[in-house]
Amino acid sequence: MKLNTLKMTMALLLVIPMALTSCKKEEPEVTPVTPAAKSMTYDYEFNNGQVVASAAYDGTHKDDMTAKIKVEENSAGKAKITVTLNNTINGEMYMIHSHDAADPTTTPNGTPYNETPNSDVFTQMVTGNGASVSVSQTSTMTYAQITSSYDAFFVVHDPLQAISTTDISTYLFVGAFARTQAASGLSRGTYNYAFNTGQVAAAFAYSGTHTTSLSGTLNIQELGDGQSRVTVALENTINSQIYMTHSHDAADPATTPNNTPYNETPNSNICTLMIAGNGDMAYSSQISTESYADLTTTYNGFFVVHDPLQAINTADPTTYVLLGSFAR
Ligand SMILES: [Cu+2]
Repeated sequence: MKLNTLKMTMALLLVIPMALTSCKKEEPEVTPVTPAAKSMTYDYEFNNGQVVASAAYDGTHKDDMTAKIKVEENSAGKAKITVTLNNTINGEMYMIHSHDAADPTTTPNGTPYNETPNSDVFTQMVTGNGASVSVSQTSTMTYAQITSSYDAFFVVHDPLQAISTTDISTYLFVGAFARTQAASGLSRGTYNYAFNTGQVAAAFAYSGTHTTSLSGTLNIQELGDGQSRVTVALENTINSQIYMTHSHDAADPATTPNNTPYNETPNSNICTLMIAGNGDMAYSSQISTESYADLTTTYNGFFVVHDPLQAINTADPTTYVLLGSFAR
């Protein structure tokens, strides 16, 4: 009895590892034995002056882009870097660079970085597709170097203007390379405008031949220096027509030349844009010295898009294809 028990125990001890081995063998050979590769992602907001308050992006690119850097450790321990850009413009080529940090007293133009990007880390370009695009490079540095000791700026240059390596207001994105970005706390307001069917006043309803499918979106983006970026996007525009898009300050009709409840001269510090229709969504933007709080709470004006199909008439709101309170 005692001997049998011992034999059984020994048999079990032999069988258990065999069972484990055979069990392992039955598994499909897709699971690598190596430990999970290291990986980190870093999110970037559009350049609204978070890093250099005086150099928020000032150009014609739409400001609803976001970017992401993913750093992965490859089997050789090097950092594979993938940059993803969201809300790109179809057909435009985006230059994406790592610019090594440098002492501004030693650089030719006083920049706090080398103007020549570091091609050993990330110097790539990618063509936009109207949505999200990605591009990768395996750097010569290790994962640990890129994510902890490498000191550089992540820069995405604007494809819509000549490349400048000194003017940070031409950068769509700028931030510490492969580092978690501090929350900016910058505000953004979005206001939608349907076609003018008399929402402001029945007597102001549009009268003309423009298709009523036109609509607009006004975005107010707070910038790091206290100013604002004012962007207007129009949907269902007519190709090759120019849409005069204005903020008209509210006024007492008893005091205006043609008794309009607004100043007929638009407020050029807030919104005087000419948007070129393209048969689809068209947009433009400008920087206003007014603060986000002023524009979205205290400023009292009208958002007006004039009909491109008839002579502009600032006294006749029935020629306005879009009309509403500005940023409300
Ligand atoms: Cu106007």
